[in-house]
Amino acid sequence: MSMFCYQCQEAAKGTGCTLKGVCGKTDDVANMQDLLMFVLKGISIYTKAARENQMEYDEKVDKFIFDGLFATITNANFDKQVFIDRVRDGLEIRNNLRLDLKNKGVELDESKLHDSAKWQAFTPDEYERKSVNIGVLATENEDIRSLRELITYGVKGLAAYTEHAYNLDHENKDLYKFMQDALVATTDDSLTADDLVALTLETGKYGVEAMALLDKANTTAYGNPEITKVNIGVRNNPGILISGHDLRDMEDLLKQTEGTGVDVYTHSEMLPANYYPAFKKYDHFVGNYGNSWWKQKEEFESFNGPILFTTNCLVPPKKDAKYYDKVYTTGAAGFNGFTHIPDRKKGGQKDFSQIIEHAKKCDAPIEIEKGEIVGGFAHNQVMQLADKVVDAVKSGAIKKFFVMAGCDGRMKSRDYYTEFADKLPEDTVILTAGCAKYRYNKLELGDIGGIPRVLDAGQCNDSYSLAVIALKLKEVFELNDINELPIAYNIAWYEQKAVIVLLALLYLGVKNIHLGPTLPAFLSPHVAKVLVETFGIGGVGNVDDDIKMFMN
Ligand code: FSO
Ligand code: SF4
Repeated sequence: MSMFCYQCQEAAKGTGCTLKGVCGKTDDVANMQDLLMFVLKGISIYTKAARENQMEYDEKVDKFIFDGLFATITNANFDKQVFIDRVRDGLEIRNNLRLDLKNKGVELDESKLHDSAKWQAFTPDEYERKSVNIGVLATENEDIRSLRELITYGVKGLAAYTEHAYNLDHENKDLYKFMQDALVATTDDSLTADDLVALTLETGKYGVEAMALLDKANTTAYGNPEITKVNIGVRNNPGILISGHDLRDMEDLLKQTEGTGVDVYTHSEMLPANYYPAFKKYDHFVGNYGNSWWKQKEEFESFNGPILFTTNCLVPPKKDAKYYDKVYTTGAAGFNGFTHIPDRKKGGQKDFSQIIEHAKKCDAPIEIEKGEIVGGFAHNQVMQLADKVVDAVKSGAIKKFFVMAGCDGRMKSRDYYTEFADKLPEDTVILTAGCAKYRYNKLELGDIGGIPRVLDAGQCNDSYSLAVIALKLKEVFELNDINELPIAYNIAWYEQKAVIVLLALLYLGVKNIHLGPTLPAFLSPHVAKVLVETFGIGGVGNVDDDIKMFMN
């Protein structure tokens, strides 16, 4: 075993990647990511102490922590040097905080300090030696490890959403405090399994707050998503394909490409950018090209133009991939061999001139599909249709809603979701968000009295919209419990943002969520039992039996 990672749904053999990640992460990168997590915990021990002593510290420290967490999410960043640099910078930040505290008379008891608050090293070789001993398996008790990791992955998801909101000048300092306190809690051997279960739920509470903050950030800046027909064909101009979740990057790119003769297309999780009024006004914003993240190897080839990754999910390309020199990363995303576009200065824009010049030299995309798909059913838009929806439920035209939000992935077993959507009775409506939608958003599922049978709210973070819609329906139907609504939850997960979405739903009191295509490898049998008994969490089986079970 040269690494250990089990943070995503594609963990090898359903237990964990031990030699190389199924995602393509090499063991040295995996270990360096573990070391960065360790260093972030060390920093958090001091920020927590600073807060407890009413001491201020540089706000850049908060950003360093959430940005570092985000970079360790599945498929976000494969560049080892990025992690080495962050470990080095992190140690410096931690040591400075420690010195500041000391200068102000606050000295923490060395004998009680976690290793992450004390460990010192100066060279990448020393980092490498340490990195193999401080990972997930350093926690011996299987249940404590499981809960620590469940919280950690939730916090990583939180960090991602927090960063997108931050990029749009929306902050909630309670989120920073929570993320850091939670990281510290994962180093605290005095916490029992019960304490950690409570912290898991609290993580969900902050998940709701982070998604609400991001929703506010996105809608304040770009308006409320509205029903939109998105073109999936192509035009004859060269284009740039933008992927990931960061809408601020989308804005900068659209502004800078205007009038250049270069078109812009979205890929995978950037599709919902098409639903925002502020983006729809650009004539050179053509539509969406291709499908979800794991199809990128083929779709990037045929796109012909350069590709911009604003976040995960990045798949390492083959060395001889035609698009190898056409991929650009920015923000938390990174890959050794791709060009990284640096962050914007406060109040400014990112400089996308290099990718735009690159695009001008490329051929127009090859058409792989034609037609349109419909989306834009975030909470504001659905509320405008509320009367229609409520009438359809009351008249029995809609029997049940199925929340099928979450992620897509490359495993064959995900065909389940296409078949499930296809076989659902015609008096049901799918509520979706995240890249999971690509498993069924191009099926002809029709509509119910003008309400499409697949309502796409947006990105995975827009699962918040689905929760808002459910809470609103609960109010309209005057129910006491969200679980009395005719809504079933059959959610697909892949990475850690889906973990925070799940924890957020649990915090909101949603019960009987089914999670697939497999349950997380990081749930120990005991922890899984607690989730089943307390929240009715279940897995998925075969489509016909599952539909029968859900409909009853
Ligand atoms: Fe998908 Fe990837 Fe949005 Fe994730 S593109 S899998 S949950 O990053 O964040 O839904
Ligand atoms: Fe394996 Fe997933 Fe970890 Fe990648 S992120 S190493 S696929 S468990």
